[in-house]
Amino acid sequence: MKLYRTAKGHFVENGGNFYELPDNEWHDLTTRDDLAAYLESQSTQRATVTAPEASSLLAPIAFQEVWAAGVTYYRSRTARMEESQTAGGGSFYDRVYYAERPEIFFKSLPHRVVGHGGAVRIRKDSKWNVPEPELTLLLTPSGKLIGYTVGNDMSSRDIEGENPLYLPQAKVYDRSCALGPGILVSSDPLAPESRIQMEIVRDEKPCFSDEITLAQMKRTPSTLVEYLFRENTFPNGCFLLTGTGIIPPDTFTLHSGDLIRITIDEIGTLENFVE
Ligand code: DO4
Ligand code: MG
Repeated sequence: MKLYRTAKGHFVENGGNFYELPDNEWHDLTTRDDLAAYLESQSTQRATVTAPEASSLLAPIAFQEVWAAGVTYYRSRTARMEESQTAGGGSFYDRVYYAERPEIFFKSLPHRVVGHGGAVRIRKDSKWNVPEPELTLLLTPSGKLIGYTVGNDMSSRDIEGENPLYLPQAKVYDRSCALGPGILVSSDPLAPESRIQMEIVRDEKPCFSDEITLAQMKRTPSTLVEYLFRENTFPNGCFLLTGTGIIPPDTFTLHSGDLIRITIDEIGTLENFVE
C-alpha cells in the first residue's frame, strides 16, 4: 500500500486502486503505529477514485524532524576520505564505517523539505554540490517503522571536505532535503536486491546515472533506528535517511536547471529540479 499527501487530500493506493481518505490530518495518519491496518480498513469501506495527479503531490511530512545516517556504504566512505584528505579528516570516515556506532546527524525540519516536483537548492557559497539518493524510513513517536519513502540528502562536498566540523553547513540549508513521492506503508524490511537508481538530466540529456542495491548497505535500518532513539524522544515521529551508496565522479557538480530523478524499487520515483 502507498499513501500520498496531495493538495486535494490524502490518497491510498491498495492493490492497484486509489481511495480518498476522510479528513485526517497528515500528522495524525503518519504517527499511527497501526497505519497499515487503518488504511486496509479504509480501503475496504471506500469507492475507488482516479489516481491523484503527480503535480498535486506534496512532501509526505507533517511535523517530523528529519535525521540522516552517513557512511553506510563503502562508496560513501571512500568518497569522503578523498574529499577531506587535505583537511586531515580522511581517517574519520574510515573509522566510522567500521565502528559499531553509526554516523547519524540532524538533517532538517519540515520547512526545509520539498516534495516530488519541488525545487531543491544548492548553496551560493559552494562550488561542488551533489544529490544523495537514500532509502528513507518513517518512524512513529514510539519508534515503530511504519513506512518508507525516497530521500535526497543534498550535500555541498567542498564545504564538508574542507573540515568535517562543517558538516551541518554542508547538509542543512533551505530546501536541502527532498522526500517523496509518497509513503510505502510497510513494516517489513525491503528486499536486499531492491535497487536505488539515480539519473541526472541536464539540457534534456542524461549526464549521470548509477544504481546500487540495498544489499550493499553496511548497517540495517533497525540498527540505525535503535541508535537514533537511544537518547531521543520524537513526539511527532521522524524520518531517517539511511545514507547514500551513489556518488557522482569528483568532476561532477550540480547546475541550476538539472533534473534529479531517484527511483527505489517498490517505493516510486522522486523528481526535483535544481533551482
Ligand atoms: O559523513 C558525511 C555525510 C555522509 C552522508 O550523508 C552519506 O553517506 O549519505
Ligand atoms: Mg547522505
